[in-house]
Amino acid sequence: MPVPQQLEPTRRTSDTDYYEIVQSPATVEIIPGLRTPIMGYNGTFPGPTIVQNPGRRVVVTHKNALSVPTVVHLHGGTTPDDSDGYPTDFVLPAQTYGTFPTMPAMPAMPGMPAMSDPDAVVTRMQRDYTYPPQPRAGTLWYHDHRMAFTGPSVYRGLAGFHIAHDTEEQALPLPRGARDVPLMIADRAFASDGSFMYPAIDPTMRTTPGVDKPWVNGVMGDVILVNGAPWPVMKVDTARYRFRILNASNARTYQLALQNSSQGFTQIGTDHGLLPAPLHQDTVVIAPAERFDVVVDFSGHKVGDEITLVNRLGSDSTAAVMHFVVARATKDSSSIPSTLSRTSPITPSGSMTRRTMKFHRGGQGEWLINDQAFDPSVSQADVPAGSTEIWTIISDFHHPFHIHNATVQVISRDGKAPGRYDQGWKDTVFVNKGEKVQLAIRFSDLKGRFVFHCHNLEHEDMAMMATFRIT
Ligand SMILES: [Cu+2]
Repeated sequence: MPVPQQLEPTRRTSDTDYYEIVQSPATVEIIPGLRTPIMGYNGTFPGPTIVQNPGRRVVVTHKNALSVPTVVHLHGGTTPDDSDGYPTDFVLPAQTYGTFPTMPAMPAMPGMPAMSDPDAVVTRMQRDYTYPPQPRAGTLWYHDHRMAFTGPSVYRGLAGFHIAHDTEEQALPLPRGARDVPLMIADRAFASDGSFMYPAIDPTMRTTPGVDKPWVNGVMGDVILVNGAPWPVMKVDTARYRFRILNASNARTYQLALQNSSQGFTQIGTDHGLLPAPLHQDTVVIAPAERFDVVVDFSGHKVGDEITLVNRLGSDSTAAVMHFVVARATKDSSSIPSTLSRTSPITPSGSMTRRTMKFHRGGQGEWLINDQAFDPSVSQADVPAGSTEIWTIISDFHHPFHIHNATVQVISRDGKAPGRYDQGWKDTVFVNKGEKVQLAIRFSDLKGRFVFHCHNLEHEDMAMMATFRIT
């Protein structure tokens, strides 16, 4: 099983690490014997991993060597608005691009006319993205966020890990080094020539957004990739491993379980870092863009044992994810402390602003929030910097709700206590069909224009996104 390479800074100053990434076309071997054209950060899929150490600012210079505009979003990041990857803040390619002489025109789609965004900050060929020191350790990830074309851009490879550490986490005796492994799970479909089969209406990704009709609820593939490899095998020692599981799929939700293991998972963290205390999970249900930080203990196994990570929501080829083969007996000095992280649960109070956000289908097949298609000029919520609000998400379909530049605690589901996958600080919360999920959202103190949206990428591309402003 491949593990994405950690990117080395191009230079370091007293408080900042500088990185450079070229977004470029490449051809890689994913299915043995076949060649798959990708769009990759540094030509790889997943992209290289960026590690952000405590107190360090990170600046990533992204160069666009592709033939289409790109936008980079650090998912889960506390980020100033000019580096957050607002969906019209394009990095234009070198070549003249369609109808984008100076101002980006957003293409028309069902339920949404073509429009311009006069507030977009567009650059050509490159852009510096600045990430201040992150408030908590966490498994963040960076991915493309281009207006109306995020689905095909991520599908073709524009996604990578960004791991933030903090001193609280670093002091713990958790598995580390080669036993702290990020797992990016993503499903893909392949054509017989090895190319990705994304059912785009416009495969050039230049003019017409959207997917063929059978896929409007979300694009799913029949091959499960982990770190870019199909159903990989990982050799492990008889020891504890920390797996930072990211669901980078466009639309597929997984119920992960370990076959031939009586252990299950010890969940230690979620989107925004460690839980207050470890939590045993027999299975983990993970929606698109969510992260689960788990420890799996192989010490009870013998050399030669094989443990399969399965997907109980899958069938046939999507029922297996990857395999672990116990290859070496070893001693293990790691442990899982009973207290992991100090967090303060939010208690909703009468003084907190309350809002309701209804995620639903429109009459022309578009996806809407509170009856509105995405419009950069309309803010659906102006929130004071650093404030906490109570939002109720209502849904007509299953939608993973995601909000930028904020951290979220689940308060209730349908008036009942949060579910077993809702613990800790999150940025992506799965909302089931017909469900009413109440969230406490603590906004960053970095002011500006941001978005919240559905993280089913085909819904997001079809306008299920809204602007909010931190004021
Ligand atoms: Cu959705």
